[in-house]
Amino acid sequence: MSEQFLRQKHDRLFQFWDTNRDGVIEWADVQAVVEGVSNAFGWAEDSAQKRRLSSATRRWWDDMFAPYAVNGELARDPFVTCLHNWATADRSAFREVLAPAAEAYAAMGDLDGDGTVNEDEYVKVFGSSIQMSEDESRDAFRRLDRDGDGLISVEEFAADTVEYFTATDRAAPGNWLLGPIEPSKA
Ligand SMILES: [Ca+2]
Ligand SMILES: [Ca+2]
Ligand SMILES: [Ca+2]
Repeated sequence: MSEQFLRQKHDRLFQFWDTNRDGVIEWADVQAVVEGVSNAFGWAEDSAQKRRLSSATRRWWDDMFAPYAVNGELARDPFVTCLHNWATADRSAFREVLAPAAEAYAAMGDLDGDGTVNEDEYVKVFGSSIQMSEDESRDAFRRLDRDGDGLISVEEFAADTVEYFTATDRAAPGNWLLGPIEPSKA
C-alpha cells in the first residue's frame, strides 16, 4: 500500500512532465515545462532565472533519467521505476541529484529575492505553475513550511522535495510538493 502511494506520487511527476501527452517523456517535454514557466514569468531568453532553472532541470534529467532512456525517451513505467529505484536505493545520491533542482525551484518562488518563499509568493508562483486553486495553494504552503514560521526556506524546499519522492507516510508534509494528492480511499 505504501509502495503504491510512492508510485502514485512518482506517476504524478510523469503526468506533469509529459507536456505533449504522448505517453513518453523526452528532454523536449521537460524543456517545455521550463519554457512554460519562463513565459509565465516573462523571463528573457538569457535571463539569470531562466538559465538557472533550465540548467538545474537539465542536470536533473541527465543525472537521473537520461541513463534509463531508450532513444532519448522514457515511457511511463520505466520513468516511474527509475524514480522509484533512485528514491529507495541510494538516499544520499538521490538527495545530491535533487538538491540543485530544489534550489532552483525555491529561487523561482522567491520573487522579492529575500532568500525565502512567503505564502503570497508561493500562491502566485506555484498556484499557477502547478494549477492549484488559491485554497489548495495556501493549504500546500502551510504544509511545505515545515517549521511553521510563515516562510519556506531553501532547506525546507529541499527536504520537501526529497520527501515527496521518498515518503511512504501519507501525512508527510513533502507530499504536497506538486499540490494536493487524492485522499486515500483506504
Ligand atoms: Ca511526451
Ligand atoms: Ca521571498
Ligand atoms: Ca519555514
